Amino acid sequence: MRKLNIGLIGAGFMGKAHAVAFSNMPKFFWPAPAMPVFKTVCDIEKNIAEQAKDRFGFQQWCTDWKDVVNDPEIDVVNICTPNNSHAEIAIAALQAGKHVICEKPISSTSEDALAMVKAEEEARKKGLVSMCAYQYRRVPALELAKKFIDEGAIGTIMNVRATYLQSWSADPSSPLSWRFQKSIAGAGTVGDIASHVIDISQFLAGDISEVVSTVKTYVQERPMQEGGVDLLGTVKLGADAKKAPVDVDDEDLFLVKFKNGAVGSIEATRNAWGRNNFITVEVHGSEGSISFNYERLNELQVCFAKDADDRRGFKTIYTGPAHFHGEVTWNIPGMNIGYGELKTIEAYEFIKAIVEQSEPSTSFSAGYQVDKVCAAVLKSAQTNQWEKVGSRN
Ligand code: SOE
Repeated sequence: MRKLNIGLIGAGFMGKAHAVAFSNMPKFFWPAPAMPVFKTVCDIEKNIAEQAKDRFGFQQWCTDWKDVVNDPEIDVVNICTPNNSHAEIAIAALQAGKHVICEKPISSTSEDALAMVKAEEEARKKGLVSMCAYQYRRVPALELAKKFIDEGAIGTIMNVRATYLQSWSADPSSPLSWRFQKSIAGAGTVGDIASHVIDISQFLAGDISEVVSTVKTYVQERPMQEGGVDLLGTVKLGADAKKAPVDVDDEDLFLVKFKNGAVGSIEATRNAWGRNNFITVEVHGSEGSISFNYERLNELQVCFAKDADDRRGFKTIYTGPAHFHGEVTWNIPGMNIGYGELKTIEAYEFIKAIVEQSEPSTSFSAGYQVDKVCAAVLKSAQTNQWEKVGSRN
């Protein structure tokens, strides 16, 4: 079986998610398209890199990402670092002949995102694969939703309503990690989480062409975090901690128009007490509706207009072996998959694309399309009017 040497850059929360996913991939998908070999783990914090080597089972560790990218033995570079480093690492890795998987959002600036797309186009000519890690569209229930839509089962799409609501930054004493700094993150909630539901909405209903938005920053300053990984609100800093301004959005609401004529609304916040990873998508079509809630990610609700008046309503389909990759996860609907299996499906799709020489659905180019919607959302919040989203090419 072919082997692919992996270099993981960034060993915090997302590094852990990718390490678990790549290690579990062959355990679910067997025979695996190729075997990942855990070659090098890199983190700028020495103790994190050193621990990650043993914890995740890598052969070696380092603190400089260039050591990963320039290592001739590495086949795949896996980028789990803050957003402002994505472009530099990804472009260098592609130019060094590596396949690249990069966490979302694609980058902290649209200029960098475009440079990544250009590097992707060049690299593709050499048989290299690059992918943006938008995993939620790969939830089997959402793949089923897409199947219903593509088959015409709910008719012409009229409306898509999506939310991504979290609470981890609602407490003003949650530290000012990199996610609240424009120079590192590029944007706040819009790039961090609205981007996921923009990706899902475009996956289901096609490209978004125009947006009008309102964007707020409710918590204007936070206590400063000194280094370390982003603990996503699980640590609070005392009142005596030095504070610094938040210069990104923490709540976004926007209306969208799709190229195909459908309309919709998207809401995202990280300050909604009681909402933790609340991703919802509802699609209304001329012949029916679909409804999904990530808190019940193994279920899809569907309602068909053609059903008799006295029995029309949402029915629940439990995803399992009959659905997207269900044959390799667990045997009975209701046994359920979670975040870990989702990242494992993503790892599989990436490795399969390398072996089959195909383009992953969430290529850098698809990630750039999401970035263009985010950019239009932020622009509209300034201009107070509808803003067009740049086209795909
Ligand atoms: C924080 O909001 C975060 O970790 C995001 O960065 C991820 O993309 C999301 O899946 C979970 O929440």
